[in-house]
Amino acid sequence: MHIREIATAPISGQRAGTSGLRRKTRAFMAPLFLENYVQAIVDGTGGAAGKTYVLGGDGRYFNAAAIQIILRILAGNGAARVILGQGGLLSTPAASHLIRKTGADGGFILSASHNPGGIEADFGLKYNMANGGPATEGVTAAIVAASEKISRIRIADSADITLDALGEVTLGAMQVRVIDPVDDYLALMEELFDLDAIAALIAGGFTLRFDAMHAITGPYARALLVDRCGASPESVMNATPLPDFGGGHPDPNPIWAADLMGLMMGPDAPDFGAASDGDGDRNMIVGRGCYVTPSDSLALIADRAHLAKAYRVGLAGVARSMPTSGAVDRVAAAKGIACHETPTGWKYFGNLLDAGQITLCGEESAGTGSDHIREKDGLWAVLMWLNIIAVSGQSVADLMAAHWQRYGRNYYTRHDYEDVDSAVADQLMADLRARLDSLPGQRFAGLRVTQADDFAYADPVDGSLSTGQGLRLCFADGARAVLRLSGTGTSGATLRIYLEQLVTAPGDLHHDAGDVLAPLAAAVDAVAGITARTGRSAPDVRT
Ligand code: VG1
Ligand code: CO
Repeated sequence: MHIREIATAPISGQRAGTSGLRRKTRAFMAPLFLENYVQAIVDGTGGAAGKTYVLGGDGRYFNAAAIQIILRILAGNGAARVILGQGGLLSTPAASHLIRKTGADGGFILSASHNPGGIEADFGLKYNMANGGPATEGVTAAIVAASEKISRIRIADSADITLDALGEVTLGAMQVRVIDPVDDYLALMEELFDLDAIAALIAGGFTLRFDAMHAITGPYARALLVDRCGASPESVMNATPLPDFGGGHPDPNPIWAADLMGLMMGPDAPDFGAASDGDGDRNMIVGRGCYVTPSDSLALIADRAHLAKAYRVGLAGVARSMPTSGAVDRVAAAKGIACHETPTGWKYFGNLLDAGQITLCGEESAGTGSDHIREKDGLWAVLMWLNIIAVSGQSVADLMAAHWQRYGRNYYTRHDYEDVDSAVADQLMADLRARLDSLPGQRFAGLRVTQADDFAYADPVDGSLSTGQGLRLCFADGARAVLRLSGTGTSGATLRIYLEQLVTAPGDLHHDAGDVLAPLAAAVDAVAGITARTGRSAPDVRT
């Protein structure tokens, strides 16, 4: 087979954000954009010769075509083997597991995760390392450097392969093994959880609804919840992956999973509701009339994980991203285990997991996971909750009430201002950053600042330092606000404001989070001038 060298030049904007490279789909489809980026990944990671890769995506528009291009470039660069999900599909957690299981050198996951899909929407590419986790800052920097001096692409002159047939094909000297995207993941879940106990719970009349949001988790949820655990077929809604996710926004939160939320808050609510995102790594958990914030979900799982088979021995430690609430910290303190606070993004958990320092970790953005893989895992969280419910015999609402009674409640919400003018957002952050030292002692809308800083993280395993990871404002009486700019958007800036208030008084555990956090939101507006600078009177999304 002939291998061609195409002359090329650097294309700007090939720096990955919080989780891979995300751009408008049309930008990804522009001549040589994807080709350049894939070649830069190969060049920035020491070449592809003789290596094995895992490849798959969430099925969004351009998925299949992108897979053919990536295969040709990997063949052109001498890769030995590619393990490809049938139909070009793999959830992010399934890809992470396959990399680890097969001992692959890395993996390419085609997804813009919770961002909408379609020719007018978003596309993305994440490169994961041999540990199954997202590329670290160091690896990302090497890829950026390669993209900035790229001069040629090596590509095999070959026809498209069939993505739908299981089995092996060759592309020149490269072997491509097309596998079922679900099987290995299913086997892993079987090892971690007592699926028979979940099946018995369902057989006993427990009802549930899982919203796959027309994204990648449909086939996984059907196999696990319906075929393995005996839930009724209607239990999995929007189960067929579609290239545009049915026109929806595959982000499992109360705003974008509004249909499921409506059902769960209504008179016909099943016992348990859940949803996942575009690439299957996020989760939303909701009981009958009871939405569980992701921060609370992490804390509850940390408290009760020993009820599930693989976690019976207890936890080595836990970690949460900095903007995630301190609810899990209180569980860790009670259990006498370490709790690490890392920057936003799963890549920062990798070293702690690899070193065996933590067993569980999570983020306020609906990401929860454990040392079973190196990505967050939506269906894992769903099964963990079902396993805890099956063993404890308690409902979601009862579990949360008991949790708050014991540990207190960290009321929590996130306000997102989307598509803000980038210059305005940058200036807002820069001005606040410049004033941080002067804030302690000052009052804003009645609340007194006790501490203010710009979060930096020194990785305890390899010592690497990450700075500028979000502005933290602590107020008297256990209130905290964090401001940071999103690293996953594709137009303008998204300003995220994370609000938290710890309450321990037993009579104050069941208020509305929005009401409890309103004074804090007002204080943040007074400190940072959000309304005045952005011209927005309210956030676009509250989670
Ligand atoms: C967001 C979340 C972050 C998450 C990231 C990737 O990043 O805040 O917690 O790790 O998305 O999730 P940002 O920079 O936009 O705040 V996924 O499921 O979109 O890969
Ligand atoms: Co995702």
